[in-house]
Amino acid sequence: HPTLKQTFADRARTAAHPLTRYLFRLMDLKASNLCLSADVTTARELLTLADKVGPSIVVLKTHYDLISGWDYNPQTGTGAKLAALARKHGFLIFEDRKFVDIGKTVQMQYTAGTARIIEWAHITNANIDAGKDMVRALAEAATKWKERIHYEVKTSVTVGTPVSDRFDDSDAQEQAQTRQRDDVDGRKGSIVSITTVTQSFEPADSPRLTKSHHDQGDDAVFPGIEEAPMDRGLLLLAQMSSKGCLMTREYTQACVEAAREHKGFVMGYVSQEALNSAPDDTFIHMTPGCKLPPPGEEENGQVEGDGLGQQYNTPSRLITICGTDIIIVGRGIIEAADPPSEAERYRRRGWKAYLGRLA
Ligand code: 5IU
Repeated sequence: HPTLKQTFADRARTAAHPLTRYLFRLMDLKASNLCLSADVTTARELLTLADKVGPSIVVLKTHYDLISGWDYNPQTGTGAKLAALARKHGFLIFEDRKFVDIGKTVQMQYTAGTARIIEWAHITNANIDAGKDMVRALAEAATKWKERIHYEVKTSVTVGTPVSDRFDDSDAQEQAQTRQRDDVDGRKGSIVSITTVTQSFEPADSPRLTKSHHDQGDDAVFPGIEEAPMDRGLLLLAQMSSKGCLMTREYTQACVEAAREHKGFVMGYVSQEALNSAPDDTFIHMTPGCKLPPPGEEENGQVEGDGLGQQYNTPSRLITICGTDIIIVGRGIIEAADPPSEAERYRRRGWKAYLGRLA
């Protein structure tokens, strides 16, 4: 398929979903196709890890429900803090929530409850066993959210709110300025100021930015690219890495069909191989079950599993042979003696495999 031989910079121009285009640009800019699966057990560890590994990654994957001490405050809590780190280092947040239920229920799980995932996670994912209408339900929720954010009041209460205080659409700005409304929490106010986000992305061949921004404040913004668009994206759980996985070919094919029906919301797949097959498929593939052999040992495609069903492939096998785009790595990095330098090792290997695929 054409996307296998296309550069990420090219795909940043052609992908159907705005957030996918943005992600490909981040990948090109940071020379990274690495997602960290931040499966640590406390909010403090999560934030420290995200800050330290942020420069090497383009996506941070979370499971908010295995984190103790998750602070649910929408303005100052863990989600808002992650969003600030995402802006500072230039990565997207992917809550690996694996929604599976009837449409109405997943809408509520996505937008409401304590976690309010939609507020802080750019990306989430769904298993479509329950039928593909739930994809439409999630897409509707995301559209509504985006409309609300466009008109949301900017008052002192909202300082620090993830993404919602930024407007990038001049029509919406005008409407917002002439409009006063209650937001979903019943907060009242009027627009007091609007930050215009300027386009400052450099062409594909700009040198990789290696400068780290640890010394800057919490409201620092990753240079070289504007902030993420206010879109939300979904990945369909098309294939899993675990042994004995029951997802059939038919199920995977149903994911491909559902993705094509919702191009404006579905960014791509969590899968074990490339699934783009129609000429105009522009989806991205993210792949867990990835590990490198210890430094010094030769890489031969697979690494021993974890004894609990997880199976591991190496970055070069997943990217060069299976044709996926982003490697998702958890324990390979987290359990290393020095996670930031191990993340760099994975970033280099993942990038090399991508360059190898193009060659
Ligand atoms: N994860 C998988 N396999 C899958 C899917 C998700 O491992 O098919 I979908 C998640 C589980 C864990 C992370 O959060 O990805 C992998 O972590 P390790 O790299 O530590 O195995």
